[in-house]
Amino acid sequence: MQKTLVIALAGCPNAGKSTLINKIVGQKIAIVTSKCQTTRFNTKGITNIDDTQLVFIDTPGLFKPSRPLEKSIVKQANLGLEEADLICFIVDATFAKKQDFSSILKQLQTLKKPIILLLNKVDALKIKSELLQLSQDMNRLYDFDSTFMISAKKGTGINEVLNYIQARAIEGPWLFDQDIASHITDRNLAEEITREALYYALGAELPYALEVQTELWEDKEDSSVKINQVIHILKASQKKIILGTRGQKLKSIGQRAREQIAKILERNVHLFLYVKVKPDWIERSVAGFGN
Ligand SMILES: Nc1nc2c(ncn2[C@@H]2O[C@H](COP(=O)(O)OP(=O)(O)OP(=O)(O)O)[C@@H](O)[C@H]2O)c(=O)[nH]1
Ligand SMILES: [Mg+2]
Repeated sequence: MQKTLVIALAGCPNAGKSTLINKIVGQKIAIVTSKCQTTRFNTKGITNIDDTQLVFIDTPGLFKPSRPLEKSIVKQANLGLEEADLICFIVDATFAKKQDFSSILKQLQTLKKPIILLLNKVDALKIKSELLQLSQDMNRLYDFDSTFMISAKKGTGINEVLNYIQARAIEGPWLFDQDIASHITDRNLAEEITREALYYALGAELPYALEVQTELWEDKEDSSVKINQVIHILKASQKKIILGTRGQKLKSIGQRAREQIAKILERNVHLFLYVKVKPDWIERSVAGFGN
């Protein structure tokens, strides 16, 4: 008898949601950076255990949005939460003392769905006794159905979470074919990998808003693929930051992205990156995020 459950991974930006979904699925389907607001749209990751299919949704971090791009990011997260049967609220245990979760938890409460707490990054926590205190404090703030201590990066504690979730799966047909790990398309994933490479290369210089779009995807007879991607930026002044001296920065971004895309697609990749100024890309894109 088939069973399924849809689980949203929710939490503040940078809590480790994307790291966790990659670990659960066993492959990279979502990009990870040390910066907040990395994830912009919901990505589903599927794992099958015995007769049970668990569909995880990696959602963008929850925060109080002000700018248009931020608003669309949080809207995406809320769509993921609505779709879910169960919510995993993920907290960066190394940073939690400095955070105020009350308004987010109040909002989650209105969904009337079971919520479990995952205290993440326990590998990086220097004083382990703080974990117990944090667990108590968080459970005083909200009556979580259960609490787990995990390291999404190292993989510790994840089996216990999966066992808990599996036991709550509901009878019903699987939503995805057995061999599907994610609904993200190769194009979208390739765009995301380039965005990740930009984050890494640009650090603090990263423009607030940029997007990567595929302009050409050409499957070659020798099984390689030619990909042209355009990086949209808002202002002409941002162009030289991305290009770097004599274009060296963009070259290294392209190199990193190409290697990663080739690894994921398991085929040779010819990647060409172009930078274009498109002052209205946010207005044009936000409506289509995640589609
Ligand atoms: N030490 C440690 N670092 C972690 C762990 N999980 C995630 N990180 C790091 O935390 C940072 C943020 O991770 P992400 O997975 O991108 O976080 P996110 O919640 O998806 O962030 P947004 O998409 O911005 O909402 C990255 O630098 C990760 O390497 C963990 O278990 N231990
Ligand atoms: Mg993320």
